[in-house]
Amino acid sequence: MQPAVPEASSPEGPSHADEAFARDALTALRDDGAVDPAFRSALEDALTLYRHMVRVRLLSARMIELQRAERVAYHSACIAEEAVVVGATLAARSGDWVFPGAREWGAAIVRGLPVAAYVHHAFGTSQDPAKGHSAPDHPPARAVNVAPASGVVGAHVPQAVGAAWAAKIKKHDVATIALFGEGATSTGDFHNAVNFAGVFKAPCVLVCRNNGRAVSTPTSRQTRSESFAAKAVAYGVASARVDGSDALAVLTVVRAALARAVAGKGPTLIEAITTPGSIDGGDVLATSDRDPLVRLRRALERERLTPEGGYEAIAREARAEIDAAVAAAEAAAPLAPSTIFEDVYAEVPAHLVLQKESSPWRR
Ligand SMILES: Cc1ncc(C[n+]2csc(CCOP(=O)(O)OP(=O)(O)O)c2C)c(N)n1
Ligand SMILES: [Mg+2]
Repeated sequence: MQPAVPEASSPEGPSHADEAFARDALTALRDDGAVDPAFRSALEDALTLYRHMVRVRLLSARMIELQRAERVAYHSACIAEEAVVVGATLAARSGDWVFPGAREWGAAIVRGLPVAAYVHHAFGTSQDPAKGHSAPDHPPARAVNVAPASGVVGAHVPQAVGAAWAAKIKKHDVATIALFGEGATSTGDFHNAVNFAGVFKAPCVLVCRNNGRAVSTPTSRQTRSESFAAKAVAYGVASARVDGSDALAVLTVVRAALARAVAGKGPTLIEAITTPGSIDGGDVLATSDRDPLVRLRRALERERLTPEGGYEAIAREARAEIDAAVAAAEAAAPLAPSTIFEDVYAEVPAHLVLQKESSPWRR
């Protein structure tokens, strides 16, 4: 038996700067697939989590291949980091907003952006919902309350806090979730955001996915803090650390933090610790023994929560959805260059009208 969730690391607290932040990461899934009693309520969502994680895994794996084949220009792989993206996103209520960073593009898919729309966007086809206005792999998904994934590290954290604060001022029952890598904590934007969130008790949850590196910069060169969660303390913001390869733990902790935020108790900074994986060699759905899909499936099997049609059906359906989306994007016409002039100005300035009318934009 693991000990019950310790008070200081409970998502209910700490709520004051002088309380200790969580030092140990909260974990629901044990190595043998047993689920910690404090997290059993998340089992209700375990199959949904698994399904979304498989879709995001297989989509990312396909995008890596397409990028290597130079069919798409860019992809931020999130292999073995899906539990954070999917777990945190599923914690949001339908009216809440999610603000992802580049590697958290899967948030839009989880909230309902069709895979086909995402793939058209990645290819930059005539059916790209962004009409080429955002870099590939930074899909817009306004219809499902997801902001375009931010390519500028940290820039979306103050946006998430601002949106939450605005909702509070307007008395709208809306909370926000920001998803970002630990590299974002080295930006001024992050500190401005956490400070404002604390001062104005903005109803938001800030999820820092700590995968140990920001491109080539290891965490040891990023901070001397004991943890990334510790950064909340100076701002009077609650914090928690969670095992980011454990979808049940992520969902539970983000959900509890969101409930706290919605109840007017203020924001929470959550550090979710992950280990990125690779699709090269072996089973794409089981990149290691600690793979978040492997760990969740172990629990599902132990609890006899068998999906309809079996686990293979989940992967088969996701592959079919991705295959169809890629085939459609490969066959679609490219985006007309003239769309670059659309959706930017209410009235297109004269010099751009001139440019638009001159070759090669007249398509
Ligand atoms: C403001 C800004 N600075 C630098 C970059 C270049 N850049 C792209 S990804 C990245 C590292 C991000 O690391 P982290 O936030 O830990 O996310 P991870 O890639 O590990 O998921 C950097 C520095 C950027 N996109 N934006
Ligand atoms: Mg990182």
